[in-house]
Amino acid sequence: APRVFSGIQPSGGLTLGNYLGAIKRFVDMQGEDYETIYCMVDMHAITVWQEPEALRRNTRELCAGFIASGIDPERSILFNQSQVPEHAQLGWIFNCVARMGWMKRMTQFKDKAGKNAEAASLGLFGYPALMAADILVYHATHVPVGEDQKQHLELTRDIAAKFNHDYEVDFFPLTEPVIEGAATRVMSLRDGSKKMSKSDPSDMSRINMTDDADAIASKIRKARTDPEALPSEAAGLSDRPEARNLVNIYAALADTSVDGVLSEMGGKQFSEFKPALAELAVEKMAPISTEMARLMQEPAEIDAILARGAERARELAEPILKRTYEIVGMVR
Ligand code: AQP
Repeated sequence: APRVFSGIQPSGGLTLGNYLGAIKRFVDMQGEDYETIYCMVDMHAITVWQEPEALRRNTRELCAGFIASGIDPERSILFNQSQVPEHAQLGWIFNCVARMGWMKRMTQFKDKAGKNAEAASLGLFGYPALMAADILVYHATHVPVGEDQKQHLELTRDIAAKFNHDYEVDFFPLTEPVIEGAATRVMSLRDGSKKMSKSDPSDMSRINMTDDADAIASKIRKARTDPEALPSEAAGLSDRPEARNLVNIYAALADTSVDGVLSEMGGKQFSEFKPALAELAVEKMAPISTEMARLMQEPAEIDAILARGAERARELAEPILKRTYEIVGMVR
């Protein structure tokens, strides 16, 4: 079966963007057609400062979020990155394959480093090489992600291609990003031009996966919109970013297309659409937050799941790293 890998950073606070752009799609890919490997990338998280206690809690909370959303730790391999040292080991080799110039073009580095790039950690700069290792240490071929990760996945292909070329092998596969569905880029509820993000200072800009039913409903009621009624076709949303965002969210939550939503909701005012969206979001998201809270009562159980997942992951990663070392010429 083709192998799927994806990861999320335990850097605190999961949003509806992470859920619709990533986790929900991880759940959908679980099953007969794919072998699925999902990772809490704690080594990526520390590219920006994390309080140690918070990192531990956030890693467990992310694991709880995965499981509460429907990831089955038996059917998928679920683990945290630092427990599988092969990621960092292959990451070093890729640090020596990737070029400085490639890294400098990464828009996420520019966004996250901000004006003072000299003060950013070396890890933040080199992040995409470790991300390539996360994927390629399993020879994964399919990587479900949100739109914002597209550039990093292109770099993963570049690293695989350069490695294969330099060492004259056909060893690392060229991975396919899987960026699909109605909500590959969920936008802020306050500003339709900004990505919904855990680091936005306004809590009203996002739905957190830990929000309860009241919080979810009130954030949707207060979401920014325009005064027009909904159009009857997707084309009518092209210059209405806030309206488009809410329709995309509705479509993704209801597992339908934007046109599917508009065939039902076209012509309705937001005074009618927002309560319908709030009801749907509460129905889908509130049980997840309740289940997350329950799972968080049992941290030892979560740790055992992660340890078991790491063992299974290492069984896959070890032979691939070993072969890489041989190709590179490391004496074993
Ligand atoms: N708004 C979004 N819409 C769709 N997908 C999204 N993802 C994140 N935000 C959205 C997807 O979630 C996965 C995990 O991403 P990450 O762990 O790298 O987290 P992030 O991108 O750092 O998350 P934030 O909330 O955007 O953090 P800050 O505020 O620190 O920048 C990825 O597949 C990503 O595409």
